[in-house]
Amino acid sequence: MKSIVQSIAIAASLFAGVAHADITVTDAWVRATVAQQTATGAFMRISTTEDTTLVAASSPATPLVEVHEMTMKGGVMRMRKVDAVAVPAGETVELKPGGFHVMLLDLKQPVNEGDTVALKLVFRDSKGRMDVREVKAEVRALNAAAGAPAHGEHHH
Ligand SMILES: [Cu+2]
Repeated sequence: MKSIVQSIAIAASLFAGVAHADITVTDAWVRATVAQQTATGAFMRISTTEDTTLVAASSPATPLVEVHEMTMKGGVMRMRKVDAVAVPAGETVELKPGGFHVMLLDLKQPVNEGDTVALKLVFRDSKGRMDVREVKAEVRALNAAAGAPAHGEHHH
């Protein structure tokens, strides 16, 4: 009898020991939009204690949020939707202008410098476990990162 109880206790403790990855998101910011602009990028640094991937994002600012990658092809900046951004254990992955970013599309209202945009980031680890992080991204001016192109053009 006792062994069953012990087994359950051990199983429970083992289960409790399966900690989720410790995912940290810092320096989240969103680029302010200019007149008529209905899409903009969100950027941040992500680190984790266990391998994981950023698979989705959402925001109350707009129902259409995608994870994008910006690449140079033949001297032209292109953006495409990606299914996941790998975040290896012990490394810091930077979502930044010119690279991976979270794209806020179909914005109905301008995103102004000084505003705060809430973002929900969905992660999935190698075992399929989901984890969500919520961050408040500070809106910075268009020229916050000089040299990056505007987010007007999209190539899906
Ligand atoms: Cu984009």
